[in-house]
Amino acid sequence: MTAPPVALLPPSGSLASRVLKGEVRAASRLMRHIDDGTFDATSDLRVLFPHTGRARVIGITGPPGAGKSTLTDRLIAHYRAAGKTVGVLAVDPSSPFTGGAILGDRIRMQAHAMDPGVFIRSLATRGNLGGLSRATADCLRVMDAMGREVIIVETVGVGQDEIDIAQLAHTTVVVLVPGMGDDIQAIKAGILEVADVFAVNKADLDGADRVVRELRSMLELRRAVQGSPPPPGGEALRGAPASGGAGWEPPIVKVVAARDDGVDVLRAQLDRHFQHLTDSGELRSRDLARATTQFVALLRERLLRAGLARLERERGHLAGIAERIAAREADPYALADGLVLQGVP
Ligand SMILES: Nc1nc2c(ncn2[C@@H]2O[C@H](COP(=O)(O)OP(=O)(O)O)[C@@H](O)[C@H]2O)c(=O)[nH]1
Ligand SMILES: [Mg+2]
Repeated sequence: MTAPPVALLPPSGSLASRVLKGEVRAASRLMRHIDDGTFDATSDLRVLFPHTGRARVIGITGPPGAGKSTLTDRLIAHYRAAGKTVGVLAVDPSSPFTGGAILGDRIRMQAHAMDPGVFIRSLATRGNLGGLSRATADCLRVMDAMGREVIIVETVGVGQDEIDIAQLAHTTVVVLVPGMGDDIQAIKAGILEVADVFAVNKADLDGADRVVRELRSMLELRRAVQGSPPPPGGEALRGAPASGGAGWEPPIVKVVAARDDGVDVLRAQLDRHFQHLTDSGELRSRDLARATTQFVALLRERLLRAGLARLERERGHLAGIAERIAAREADPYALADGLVLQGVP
């Protein structure tokens, strides 16, 4: 194969070299290119790649309106107070008109707007082949290469998105709120898979304790099914190993993000989880899992793109070929194998 990516020198004036100097404007532009998918950012990403892998990534997911942005805003303040530089990626695929820039978020996070230690960007990820995860992963790398120490990724998730974010983040926080009723049941499979920490937000409203109880019993049920030994007693509510890995039981933290109540406790749990990942070796196995997933996704995208380009060149438009396949005039197996087995140029 070719030389390691570290051998690449940034062309002077390229977006990547400016990102490496910490230039916010260059990072914004590169991320916009990545988000729009209209510009091939590969050469910049290749330059940045060797400089990534240093940031600590926290995913915050949960249903719309749960208070994820409010909580993110609070966490920014806590990490800033601890002297950390912070990047925030707010991912909202449902917001195509604003380019994913959510007005409320902008206003809310304005308090941090003048702080050079805080870099906030929204993504719409109308994205092409890779969709949400690819664009988000690439934008994350931009922030990482810029030297942001803590990166918070906020995603609206009630399903697959949560799983995507768990792939990207070291620690995934699932935010729930009172009054969700049966919703918890509906989304429990997903959230139990991904949650390293549960935040029950809006604990100022009735029903927060009920959410905590439901979560607790879901975790207990899972533990019973998995036959793990009962947890030691104590304040923290514990469950069986989740995505946090063996030996980690996702704590449930009640917060009132709007008033900054409990956010310090949440932050302590996030730090505790990161420490657990480090101590247990899970950090490395997650890195490997992430590298595998992301490389395979990249390969799939590249192969597909190359295959379709070749198909177009050699056999004509996909639409025409599809018509012939549908009419049973063309053999899809032979076509696909022909494109792949003869090697993709
Ligand atoms: N009562 C109450 N409302 C909150 C709390 N945190 C956020 N909210 C409100 O919930 C609404 C949605 O918050 P937002 O952060 O935009 O939620 P997101 O969609 O999950 O990002 C806003 O009106 C917030 O002011 C809280 O702790 N208690
Ligand atoms: Mg939000």
